[in-house]
Amino acid sequence: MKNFYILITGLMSSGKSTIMSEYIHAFGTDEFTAPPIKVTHEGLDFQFLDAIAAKIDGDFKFNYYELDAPTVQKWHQFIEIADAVIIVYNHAPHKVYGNHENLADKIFAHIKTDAHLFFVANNSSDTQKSKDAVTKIYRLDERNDRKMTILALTTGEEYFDTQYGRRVKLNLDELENIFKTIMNALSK
Ligand SMILES: Nc1nc2c(ncn2[C@@H]2O[C@H](COP(=O)(O)OP(=O)(O)OP(=O)(O)O)[C@@H](O)[C@H]2O)c(=O)[nH]1
Ligand SMILES: [Mg+2]
Repeated sequence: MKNFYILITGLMSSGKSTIMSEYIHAFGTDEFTAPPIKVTHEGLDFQFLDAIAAKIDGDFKFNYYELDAPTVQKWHQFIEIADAVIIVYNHAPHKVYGNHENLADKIFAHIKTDAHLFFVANNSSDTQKSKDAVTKIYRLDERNDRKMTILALTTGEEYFDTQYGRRVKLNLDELENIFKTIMNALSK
């Protein structure tokens, strides 16, 4: 089985964990295979991965691992190993933590030349508007030498589930389409 490693990152509170947990909740997960890298901090092994998921499709396994912007900016091994990087952008954040420029500079400096880059404009009420915002904020017109795809995800409604706690009701067709687009691009 061929393993693909897919980094999902973005500024803090952009919605990475929400996307991952709603995807797992709706579509399940296979057993995750960790990327073959060793990361240590002051001599200690670190468990960085915020959320993980995997999907087997035929002879391929797609391993997703979530890391926030400060972590990938420091431990760029996680960018270097990735066959694809997903950057989640929150179109209507309550508060912005961190800096898109700094994150973009690190990602573009360390991503493999043939890795595919996906942007997910989360929390979006107008798909075209938020895709345009991603293009502008991440200066994609100047970086068009890469394989890039911009996707959008409509704002979900927050609710409380007695079994699972706080959840966000995302549009499952859009969510499925995002992951299918990524897996199709990689397995081509
Ligand atoms: N209402 C609503 N809330 C959302 C949506 N997406 C994310 N949120 C909320 O935004 C907050 C941050 O979302 P997370 O998924 O934890 O963000 P994250 O990118 O994983 O953040 P860190 O792990 O801290 O970097 C949570 O309170 C989510 O419930 C959405 O589409 N609709
Ligand atoms: Mg998270």
